[in-house]
Amino acid sequence: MKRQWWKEAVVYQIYPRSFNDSNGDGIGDINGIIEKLDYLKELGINVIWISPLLESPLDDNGYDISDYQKILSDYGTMQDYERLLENAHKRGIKILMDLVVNHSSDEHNWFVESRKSLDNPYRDYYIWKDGKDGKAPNNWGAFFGGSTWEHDPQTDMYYLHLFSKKQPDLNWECEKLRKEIYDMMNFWCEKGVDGFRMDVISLISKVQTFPDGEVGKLYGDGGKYFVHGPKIHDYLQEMNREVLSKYDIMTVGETAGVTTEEAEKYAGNDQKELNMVFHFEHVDVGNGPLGKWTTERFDFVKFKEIIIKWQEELYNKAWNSLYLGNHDQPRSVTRFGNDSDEFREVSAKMLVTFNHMLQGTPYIYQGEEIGMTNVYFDNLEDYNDIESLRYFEELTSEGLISKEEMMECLKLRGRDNSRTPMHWDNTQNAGFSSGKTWIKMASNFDKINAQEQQSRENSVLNYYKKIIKLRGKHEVIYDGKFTPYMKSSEEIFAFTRETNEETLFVMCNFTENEISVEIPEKYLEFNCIISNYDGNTLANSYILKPYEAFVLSSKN
Ligand code: TEU
Ligand code: CA
Repeated sequence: MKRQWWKEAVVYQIYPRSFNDSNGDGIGDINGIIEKLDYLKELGINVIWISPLLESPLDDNGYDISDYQKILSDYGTMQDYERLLENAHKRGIKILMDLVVNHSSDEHNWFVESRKSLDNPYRDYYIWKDGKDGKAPNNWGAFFGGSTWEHDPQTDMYYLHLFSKKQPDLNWECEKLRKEIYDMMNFWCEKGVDGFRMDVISLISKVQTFPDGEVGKLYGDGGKYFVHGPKIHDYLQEMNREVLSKYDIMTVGETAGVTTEEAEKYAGNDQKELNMVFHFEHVDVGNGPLGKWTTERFDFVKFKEIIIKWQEELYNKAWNSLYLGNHDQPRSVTRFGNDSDEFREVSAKMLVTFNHMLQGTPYIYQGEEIGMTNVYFDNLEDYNDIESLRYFEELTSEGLISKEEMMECLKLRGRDNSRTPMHWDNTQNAGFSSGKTWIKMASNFDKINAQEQQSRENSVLNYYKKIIKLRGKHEVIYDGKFTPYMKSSEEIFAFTRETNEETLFVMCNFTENEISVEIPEKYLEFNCIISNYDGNTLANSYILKPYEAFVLSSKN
């Protein structure tokens, strides 16, 4: 397999609003990130992906950009950003920028112009359609509730927005628009960014006849007509020729709806498009008739099938990202582990052992490395996220779910669970800010914080440092062939990774029960390179402890 730095990297995702506030206005900022570079260096990561820092009215916390070449003043200035690049590079850390080009903000100058008249030079930058019998052009429902179409009185036409109405979709059919985007990307590459995480890049090409979708609960599902639309791969290959191929950068596509076959086109070994994909299948397990709005726990058996499928089907063909949480997902220890006092730490360690021993590039979401949990807000007023607020309103007013039940769904799946500020220490606002924070803090920072974990040897944080270091010592972690072990177990996720030089045997108990397992004789001679319990003596018939995880290696 061809060696590529981004295949060997460990990525840390920063949600800038909630990472570290340097000036006491209650909002995280670029200087705050610079202050924590040494913390990140010590953790051992070598790439940082930062969620959008650009000018934005913040309808969707920055995923609605109104100027692609200006830093939002909440976060600092272009000089601050340049200092961030310089300081990160000095420490051998690369910076990925979040590229949000399926849509812009409605406050972007392109849209302000576009909506003015039919013959405005920017008209074609967005997707405008006539209504049908005084109603929207088709029945598609938007990701944040409501229709995907908004009527604009100025020209009496509708514009498409797959997300909120303040996030109009850009029209990738328009060559001039594509050229503007490539110019903007080149601008950032010249400035020294080391790559892009591409927001919902799988949605940029739409079937131009805009047919109705199959009706679900309220709206039609247009997915068939805009997920991996007809020209998606033409556009990405063009982008690759015009920008990506000119620099030694890393690219990861957030490819909602991607299948393993489709992943090969996006991120295949031929490298005509992107380096790797982010798929959603494993984080969507357990979704119900109202999508993610359910109180069901995740279904381990399905989760396991999905992970195995991705490991097997991408092997030697395409490259994958490994993640269990991010700014759109609940906290991983709450969703896939166990966030009780008894099992929080041990299950967080099990999850990272599992995730980082798979093939792919692992992503750590801020706070995951100390085992931060869901925030469990009791009041709707504490929520800030547009998705949670819109769906609460829409689903409860349509009588699809009661308010009480919806509050429970938000506690488990709402995006704000992972957006509350990082816990640095146990002082005011967990050391995140000296001012009133933009969103309410989680209350458990006295017991879960980075400072306490730094000095405690068996903390989650120190375990993360250990597991990240293993990557440097065992090449098999990134190129070994994956084979499941105890494939039908409904409690254990075990597998081997193998090259000619080395074999790893990984075992993870996803439950709080003790479970007896058989460890094949040949692995008993291996070295235990990491484990979340001390002083284990492995044996042929072995009882795994709650959430136990270990990795055995054939190498000394
Ligand atoms: O998310 C894309 C996406 O598919 C989300 O709508 C996802 O389905 C949802 O968050 C799950 O609850 C990206 C960004 O990561 C997200 O923060 C943005 O809101 C969205 O695109 C629009 O830019
Ligand atoms: Ca600030």
